[in-house]
Amino acid sequence: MAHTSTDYMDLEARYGAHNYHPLPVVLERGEGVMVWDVEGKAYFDFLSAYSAVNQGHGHPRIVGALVDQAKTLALTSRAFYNAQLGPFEKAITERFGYDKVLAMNSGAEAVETAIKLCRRWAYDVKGIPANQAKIIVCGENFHGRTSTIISFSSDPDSYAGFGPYMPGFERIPYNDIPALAKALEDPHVAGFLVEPIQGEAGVVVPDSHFVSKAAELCQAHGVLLMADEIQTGIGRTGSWLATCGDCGCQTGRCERNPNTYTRADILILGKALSGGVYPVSAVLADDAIMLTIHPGQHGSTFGGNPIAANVAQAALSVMEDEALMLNARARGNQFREGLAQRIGSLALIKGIRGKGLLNAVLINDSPESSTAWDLCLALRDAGILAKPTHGNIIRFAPPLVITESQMEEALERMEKVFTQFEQTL
Ligand code: IF1
Repeated sequence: MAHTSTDYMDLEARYGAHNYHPLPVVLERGEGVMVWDVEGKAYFDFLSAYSAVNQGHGHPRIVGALVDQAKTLALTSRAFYNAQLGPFEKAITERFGYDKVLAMNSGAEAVETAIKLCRRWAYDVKGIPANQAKIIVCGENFHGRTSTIISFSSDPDSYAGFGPYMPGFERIPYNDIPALAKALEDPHVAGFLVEPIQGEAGVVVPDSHFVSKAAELCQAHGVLLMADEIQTGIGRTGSWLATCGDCGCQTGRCERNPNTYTRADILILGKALSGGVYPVSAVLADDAIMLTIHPGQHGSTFGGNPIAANVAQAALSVMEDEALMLNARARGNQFREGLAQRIGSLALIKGIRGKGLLNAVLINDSPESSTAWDLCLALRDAGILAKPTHGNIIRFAPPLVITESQMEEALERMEKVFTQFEQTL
């Protein structure tokens, strides 16, 4: 008996934890920018699994790397060497310009790894007294859901009811250089963990010099800049990394334009590092930091496994060969300019913001209202999948393979939905 969408939603309600409130649509198949539900209805995917599917659903080279390696050797653990990890480590460290990489699986694991690296460096290199290392973070941050990471969250949905909390973190307002400068006066500060653009907070783009000024301050105080590019990295904002700034690169090869690139001491990647087919994350740093962790002091069963290594190499090559960050730049401009022309004057719209293909529309209603949710239901019915973040902000982040005509079609549908929605108010 064919199952309907309702059947699948009922199964999840009955047998699954209720730790999410998904938009009511049941997806079964994906290809490129498109996904299909169990009734065969097609949608433009404007979430890309929170920027994990930058290269598009079912990319043949990435899926091929997954299947081929799975058939050959899936997992050895790090108790032994394997033939895929070394080549991956060479490829990714050369691509991003670091001495070494530590491969993990989820983004949160990579953030946890960066925190542990920063603390070890603080004690073994900077000489901060044992257990006194402090890490500066920003208000409205999102870095994952582990007990340590939520300890420094400012979002009650992330931290409430999960105490006691990990000490050693201080929060300052995002995009606030004077606040950072003041926090860095504390000699026990070891690191500054920051998203170059805050995703979950609602695609908050800081002043253009925020990250570079933060890097200068960190450098001056002997503090490690840790860039969480799990969501903003791998082409999403129109360059290889958000910390590339407006690099103006004209090829898929990462040029690290010295006039615009801010080099983090610890670079944290995830999500689209695998094109969304497999959990792969990575922490990159130079030897002075990376070699403070010695054999047996950190690890993970699946971290750096042959499939992850093979898939990540393919995912990075696809980004370069198809120059997807350049398309993200062009389509992102098309999105923001096109949407502003079409709906910017509606009373419903408070703002449109973002960089590359990481964008958001601010809805002119309270975060407690259901307006953004209701709009996402109407967008779903029009064949566009997006989801609100923080109540009244809708994030729009399609795969970076979206074409100009697909974007035009999507914009036309959005215009109809927002215009008709306003007429019903
Ligand atoms: C959920 C948010 C996005 C991230 C950044 C680390 C992680 C994430 C900048 C952790 C993960 C995901 C997690 C997912 C929804 C999604 C999300 F809404 F939660 F905040 F994208 F904005 N750093 N973000 O964005 O990576 O452990 O998940 O692999 O938890 O609901 P992860």
